[in-house]
Amino acid sequence: MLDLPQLITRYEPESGKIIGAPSVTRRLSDLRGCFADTKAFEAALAADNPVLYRVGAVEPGVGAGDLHYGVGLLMPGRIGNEYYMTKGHLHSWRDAAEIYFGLTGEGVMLLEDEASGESRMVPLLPNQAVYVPGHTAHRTMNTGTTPLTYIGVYPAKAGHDYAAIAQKNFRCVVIERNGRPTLVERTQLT
Ligand code: PAN
Ligand code: ZN
Repeated sequence: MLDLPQLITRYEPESGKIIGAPSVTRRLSDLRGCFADTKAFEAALAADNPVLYRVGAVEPGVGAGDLHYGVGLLMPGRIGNEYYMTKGHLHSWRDAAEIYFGLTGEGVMLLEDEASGESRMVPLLPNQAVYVPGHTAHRTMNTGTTPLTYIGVYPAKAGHDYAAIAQKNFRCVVIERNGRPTLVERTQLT
């Protein structure tokens, strides 16, 4: 059915919303367990509980060939020397890949192959797309000083599995070192 509201939406990267679609807002308190520096996390949370990111998503279909998409707004900031980040997840349907399109700001994505643990940090920048293969945990970080905005497109049946990340987190962290985002094994943090 070619219903116009299903065919076209207006997205607002500056608010992290898609008009007429639901959105999720994550505050610092929702990211408990994500940041390596737990002391810095608790100190920051005691002072304030800022919004870290918002994602508006259009999730119309459920068919095998259907697609969903979302717009993300991730604020700049750090906890200790770790950048503000998304929770990160695997897709419940592990085969599901995703494409991220950078809109504004400067960020990176942390990608981790579920089977091998191989990790990679890739830039998420305006006019660039990042292909996230299936079976790959993905987390986004704002490494700049302005809001990072992006669009993600994924299969309708991808689903979000947060449990695996909540349990063991990512193997690597992205920290600011000498003014630059640097990928470090969690076990190597001092
Ligand atoms: C994105 C993410 C978005 C927020 O739309 O959902 O960046 O990150 P978390 O879902 O990890 O909180 C996506 O990857 N969807 O599949
Ligand atoms: Zn995803």
